[in-house]
Amino acid sequence: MSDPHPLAPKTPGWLDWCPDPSVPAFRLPPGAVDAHCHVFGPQADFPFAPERKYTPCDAGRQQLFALRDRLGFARNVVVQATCHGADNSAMVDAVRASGGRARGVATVRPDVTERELRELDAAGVRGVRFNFVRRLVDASPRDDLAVIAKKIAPLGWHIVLYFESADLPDLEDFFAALPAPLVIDHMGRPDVTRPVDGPEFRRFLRFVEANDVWVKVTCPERLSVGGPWAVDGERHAYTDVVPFARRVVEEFPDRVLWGTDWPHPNLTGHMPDDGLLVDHIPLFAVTADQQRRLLVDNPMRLYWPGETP
Ligand code: 0GY
Repeated sequence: MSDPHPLAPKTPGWLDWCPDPSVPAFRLPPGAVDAHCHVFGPQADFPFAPERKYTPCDAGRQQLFALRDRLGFARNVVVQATCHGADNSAMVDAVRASGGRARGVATVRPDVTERELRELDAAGVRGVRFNFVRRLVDASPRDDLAVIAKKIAPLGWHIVLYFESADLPDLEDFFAALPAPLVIDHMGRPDVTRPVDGPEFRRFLRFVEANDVWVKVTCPERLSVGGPWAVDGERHAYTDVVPFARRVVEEFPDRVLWGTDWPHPNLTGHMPDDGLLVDHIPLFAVTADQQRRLLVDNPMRLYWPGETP
């Protein structure tokens, strides 16, 4: 008899997460938070959404927690990945299983009920993600997003925004009117071949300043053009991203967050060594004070307010 629910094959060309990341040379400060990571499935337990744009390999919570321990993090923020659509079960399962060491960011539809939101909150969810990246999701009407924002605001949640830098001019007025704190993924995806002092990145920085936005200085592996082999074979990787990340950390030391982005959806060129990503941090958060705020104080304030690291 054929299986009524055969597992979907992985998207061709899609790279799997690094199975044996190096132990970073950079010692994370005690209580460090990986504030942007995902779980995928496992598909047999948590099927992927029919409307997804890619089918990943499995990357379950045990593997995420093993990575957390190997790299030296204390906590995770698990962000709902688009391959799971608005079915938050895999993310919630991971957050619940963490024993308080993970928080979640969900994807919800505008018809989400107050009761469903309260259940997510009780599980450890503290925000929703609005995704505008066209290769990942079909566009959501802004009216729908405004409805969601109004529903989540009373819970004290925030809104994580993922967009391409070229779309910021069109989106910024909508973002500025949202009634909840904003968190931007991956520094708003700057084009790192352009000058850090150029008009595009300046516009992004001024938007952040004007709206008290939080920024994830994440995903050098996605933003880099030079890649991880940039400097004479040295382990100083993704150097073309460093000026952008450094500028954000210098201007907004109390509003920056960092995460691995494990298991790194949608990469076909190269898969980063997660240990090398950790070793990238001191290139742009250069002082111990910047590092402690980025990795401990800021994510604790946003996701575990009142708790000691
Ligand atoms: C990221 C980036 C990407 C994908 C997703 O949820 C997702 O599918 O976030 C991407 O492809 O740029 O933050 O993980």
